[in-house]
Amino acid sequence: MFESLSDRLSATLRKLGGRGVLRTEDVDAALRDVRMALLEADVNYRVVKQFVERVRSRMVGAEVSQSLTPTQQVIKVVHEELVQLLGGNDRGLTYADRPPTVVLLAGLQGSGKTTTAVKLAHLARGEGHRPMVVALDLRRPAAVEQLRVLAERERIAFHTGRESPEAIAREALAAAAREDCDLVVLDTAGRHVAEAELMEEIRRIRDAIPVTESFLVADAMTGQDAVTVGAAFHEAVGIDGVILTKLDGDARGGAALSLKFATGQTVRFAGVGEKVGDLEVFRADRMASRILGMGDVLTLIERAERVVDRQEAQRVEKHLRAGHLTFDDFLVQLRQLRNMGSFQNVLEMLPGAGQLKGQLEDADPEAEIRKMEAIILSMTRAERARPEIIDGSRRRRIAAGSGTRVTDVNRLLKAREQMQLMARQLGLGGGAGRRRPRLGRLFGA
Ligand SMILES: Nc1nc2c(ncn2[C@@H]2O[C@H](COP(=O)(O)OP(=O)(O)OP(=O)(O)O)[C@@H](O)[C@H]2O)c(=O)[nH]1
Ligand SMILES: [Mg+2]
Repeated sequence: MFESLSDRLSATLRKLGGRGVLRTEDVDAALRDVRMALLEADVNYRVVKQFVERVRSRMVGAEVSQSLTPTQQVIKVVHEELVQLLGGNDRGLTYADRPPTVVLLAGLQGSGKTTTAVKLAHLARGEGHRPMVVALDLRRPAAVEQLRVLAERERIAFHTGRESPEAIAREALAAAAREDCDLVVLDTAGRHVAEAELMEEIRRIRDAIPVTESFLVADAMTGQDAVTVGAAFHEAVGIDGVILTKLDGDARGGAALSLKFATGQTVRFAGVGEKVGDLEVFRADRMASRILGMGDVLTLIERAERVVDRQEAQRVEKHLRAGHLTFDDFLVQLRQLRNMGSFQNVLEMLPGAGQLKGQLEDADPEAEIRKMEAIILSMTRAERARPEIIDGSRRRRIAAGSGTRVTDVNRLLKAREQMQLMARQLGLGGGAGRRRPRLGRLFGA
């Protein structure tokens, strides 16, 4: 199970209470933790090495800020460096000055090209454009069908053909002009490995038509391989950006860093599910938090705000800010989880939820939520407001009342504590509605 960087560092730097200057040995110890955390997040080892050196040069002899603990200090530096390395950009698609905009998607087999083609088209349509998707995978008729079906379902213009991929691409531009489409998304064939024949095919497409941007579509789970694959594609085709898919899964997102390192290009979009709307413009600050295992408090609050009744949201936030999370708050959050889509997905974003997730891995999340709800509903009003009064005999009563076991009750108590602790460590603050600055402030200052 993943351990967040802050968990690691807290253990390492606990003894280092005093303020002053970070000594070399403290820095070394901290950097070992940083290194492990990055490797566990699936960042390529060569990238880790470089990265750690960068952080070291910033940290040795650095003044420890008055307002930060050493742990916070290290996390702040690492987080900042990560954000910088990942490349801060919130820009979505770049549209050509003279339409049509042509986007080419390339990548290994199963990386998510076809799905992403439709997601991009959907996103562009939301921005007022008229997209067309084009199937260029001629070796597998099923691949063409897959794109056709997805496009039809979304009522997106579709084009394919029988000749060479570059011929189809040319025809597609003519078709786009006829059908008044101003964005053409090219879905290319995939291979198991980045082999020469595939690269040649993509190069020919690229040379045949004016491509606005080429994206490498990469599976977030590729982790360590990302460097090799990214470099091969970049060298052969010259990519303009990366789309990282399947970030709704277990991957900690280290591939984002590795790909940036290998190609010099930033991740531009993140695929976060199989549905057509599950594509987000990539945000470096969020990815950095994810890689560090800090949980994405920001996204969670944003999402919660959309669903939760505002007053309840404000109450929960107020309590979190005060470092005290009641079970009534917890219940609100649990109920929101249900409405917020994939349970695992949401869980991932909760600070300190790594452990909770581990416990739930084999369980049916829905059933597990119902169980937690039952436990909370079996508590008295006082117990919900002040969980610290729940002693052994109360636990037994609650377990009996909710038809669960005492271990279940204990687990829930632990989860609440964990969440409260993380909220405190992160110094979760800021008023409702304010977004960006908050993450920066999570680390104090
Ligand atoms: N969970 C999740 N699944 C995804 C995501 N993107 C793609 N997938 C799934 O990954 C599988 C492969 O996606 P495709 O879009 O067919 O991949 P491809 O790159 O076109 O594959 P080839 O055409 O065989 O090279 C499908 O089952 C998709 O639903 C994502 O962001 N999250
Ligand atoms: Mg495909």
